[in-house]
Amino acid sequence: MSDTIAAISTAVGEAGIGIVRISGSEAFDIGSKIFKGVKVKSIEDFKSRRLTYGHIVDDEKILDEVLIVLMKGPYTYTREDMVEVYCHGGIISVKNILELILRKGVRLAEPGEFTKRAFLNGRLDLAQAEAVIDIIRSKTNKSMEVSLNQLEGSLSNKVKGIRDILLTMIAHVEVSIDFPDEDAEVSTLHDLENKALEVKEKISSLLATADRGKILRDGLNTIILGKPNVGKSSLLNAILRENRAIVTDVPGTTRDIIEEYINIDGIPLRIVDTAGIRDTSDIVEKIGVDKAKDIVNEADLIIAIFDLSRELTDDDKEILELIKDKKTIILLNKSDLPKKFDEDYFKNYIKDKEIITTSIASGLGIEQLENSIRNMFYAGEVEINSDIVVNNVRHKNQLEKAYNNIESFIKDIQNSVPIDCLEVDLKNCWENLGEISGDTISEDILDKIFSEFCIGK
Ligand SMILES: Nc1nc2c(ncn2[C@@H]2O[C@H](COP(=O)(O)OP(=O)(O)OP(=O)(O)O)[C@@H](O)[C@H]2O)c(=O)[nH]1
Ligand SMILES: [Mg+2]
Repeated sequence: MSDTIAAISTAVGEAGIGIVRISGSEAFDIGSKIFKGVKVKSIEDFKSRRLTYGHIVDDEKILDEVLIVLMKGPYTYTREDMVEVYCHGGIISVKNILELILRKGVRLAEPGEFTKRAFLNGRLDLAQAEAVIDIIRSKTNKSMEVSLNQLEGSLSNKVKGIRDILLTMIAHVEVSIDFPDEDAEVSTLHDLENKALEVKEKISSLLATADRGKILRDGLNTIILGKPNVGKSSLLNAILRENRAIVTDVPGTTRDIIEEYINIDGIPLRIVDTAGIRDTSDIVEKIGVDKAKDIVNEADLIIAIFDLSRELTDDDKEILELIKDKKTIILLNKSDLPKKFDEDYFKNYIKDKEIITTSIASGLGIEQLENSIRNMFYAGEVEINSDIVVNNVRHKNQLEKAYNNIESFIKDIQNSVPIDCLEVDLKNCWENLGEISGDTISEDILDKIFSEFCIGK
């Protein structure tokens, strides 16, 4: 990882400025080859971290009028020497400048490679590095806040605190093994058990934030389901407050999946409108119906709509079957029309789901639906105002492993397992947590993590 890399760091598209970034030992050299200053003539006259005005030139040809900054390592993002060129935005300027840099022998950076270098050079730990991409992808202010805290080291510090306790515990176990003393052992075991309970409690309070954290990061995956013509697309439009999906009185109007993002009080909702579920011989519609059934399993929440103005059909029964074990809010829609089935009977029949009577066309019940989603999300949360929210599935998995190991340690103590057999669980727990901060981590996991980044970060 010692070669010099470059990439466009801003989104390519119409914009005021674009930034091309270079990092590595040859960055300054390359910078001096492509830049011609108006006042500052030679690279020796550049001041670190000061913007200098001039042109990017390919031999004598001016590519763009720019500001350039040289930043001397190690006080940079990657801890290496870095150059940033601020040129005009758009597609052509950034692309030409990058190509010129690459022609000088610099390698195009891989996705996330700048941040990977920041991690490998010790500027960030792994959880902090992962927070960088989460910040870029934040969908709401709340998810931004959580990721920013993680970048500042909130999760890392907490995990480090738990690992420190584990390390003292491991040391105590080792002393007891090396210098056996029966009297001392009793109090050591008692101490160890108390510390282990403390560790367990700390891990479990982090885990308690994970479900909400995942939703903050990825959005609450919400799927609208129902037979044709019940008002699914009308609901999507009502929640979005715009005419996104086509609504007609022809059953089978929506044939593909329509996906949108909205934000209810900081809760990001990925909301998906689907083709009405029915047995159909139309091949296009059938593909849509199959798609709708397929995505049911990925949903965090299903909004199932039934039409009060028509009799319940086999299609409705199929939908009830599909949502049986899923978190669902049921809407009984078109309540403005004469009713064709008994609402109370339905409510009696389906006891474990929340049911809201709506008239989507006139906006009735939409607010109640939004309140239900809000309550569902915030209900039962242990630490709603906690700054530390575990929003990453990888971190959650590591915490779960650590939890299982510490629990098995506690059981062993309670079952009077000999002290020399106790160490393994503690060490495993310590390593599980180390993978969150990246203290113990394999090369392929690292590659996988950084490959999910965008180029230029
Ligand atoms: N009276 C009444 N009509 C409604 C209500 N909600 C939706 N509609 C009408 O029902 C018809 C179907 O609405 P859509 O939103 O297209 O239904 P859909 O479930 O998306 O239908 P498909 O895409 O065909 O599966 C339209 O004519 C809507 O205006 C309601 O609450 N009351
Ligand atoms: Mg529709």
